[in-house]
Amino acid sequence: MDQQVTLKGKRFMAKFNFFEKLKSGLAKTREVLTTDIDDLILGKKEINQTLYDELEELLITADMGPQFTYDLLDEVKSRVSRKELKDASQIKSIMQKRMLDILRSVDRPLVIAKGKPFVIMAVGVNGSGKTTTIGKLAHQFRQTGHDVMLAAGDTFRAAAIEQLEVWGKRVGAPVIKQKMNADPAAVAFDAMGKMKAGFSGVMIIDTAGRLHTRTNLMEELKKVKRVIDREYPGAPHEILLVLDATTGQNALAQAKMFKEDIGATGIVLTKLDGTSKGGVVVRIAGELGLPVRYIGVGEGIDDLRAFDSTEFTSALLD
Ligand SMILES: Nc1nc2c(ncn2[C@@H]2O[C@H](COP(=O)(O)OP(=O)(O)O)[C@@H](O)[C@H]2O)c(=O)[nH]1
Ligand SMILES: [Mg+2]
Repeated sequence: MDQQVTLKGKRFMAKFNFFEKLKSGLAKTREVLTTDIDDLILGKKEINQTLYDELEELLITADMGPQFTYDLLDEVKSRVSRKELKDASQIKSIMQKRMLDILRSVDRPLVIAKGKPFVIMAVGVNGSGKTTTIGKLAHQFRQTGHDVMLAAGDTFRAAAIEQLEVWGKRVGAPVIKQKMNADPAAVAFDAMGKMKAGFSGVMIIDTAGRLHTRTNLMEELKKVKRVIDREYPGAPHEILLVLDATTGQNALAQAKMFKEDIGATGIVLTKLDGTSKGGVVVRIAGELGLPVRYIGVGEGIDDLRAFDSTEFTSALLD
């Protein structure tokens, strides 16, 4: 009995700590959406234009985007005029509900059956966090009992191959590679060779993201995708677009590009720990409708979270 209580208590604490860590990871956005908005509205009797203006500014600061900001203010104003809303503190719950409505629609976690082959191609611009995310993901998959292999498709820099190898060693996943400057499609070809030979785990393919040759980059990625599909029909099963949240609206522009050109099927939003622009998740969700699979809240191996709309909204606003 006592033991059971302790076990339950431990589980509760683990869950609690997990949530608290997410909250602290999101602290910078939280500061705008909770601390600043609370300062603005709590105890305020009068809802007036000044309050609307200041609220608008805070929502824009958090990169919630013009649409969300406009719609929210519109709802608040019409409720005020219908005399349904008297106390400014109610604004927060209207905002929470709206956020949750949007985020729920993109809350579709990546589910991978154990023992089944699954190919993930990671794409995104340089420095967005692809390789790091691949390492963290590989770790999660390994921990949940999947076999994992990595493929070093960013052949542009030797350091990129080495970086993936370091992660591979760390998490216990073999790395398929060729020399620097090799054709990334050739690396993908080798990776699909492993699949054809019967590898029944998760294969994650890293790619380059240098931007100064945007057309070339897109063409190169298309070619990698083509080779994957040709060699192992049906793959890649997921094209994971890795976006740096600190770039705010820029992340949105990139997302549009990768969705249209490459057919990205899911998003990882990284570096949410380093930005007050975490509202960009809402914006990307509203404007793109691509599933948000994971969020990155730090550089550590455990700092990648499966995206959960309820947990996320609560970590930002409660
Ligand atoms: N703070 C923070 N840093 C991150 C996160 N994800 C990646 N990074 C860092 O971003 C930098 C670029 O990451 P990298 O994986 O090399 O990007 P890539 O060029 O897209 O492969 C590295 O210093 C990472 O440690 C994150 O969620 N939070
Ligand atoms: Mg990389």
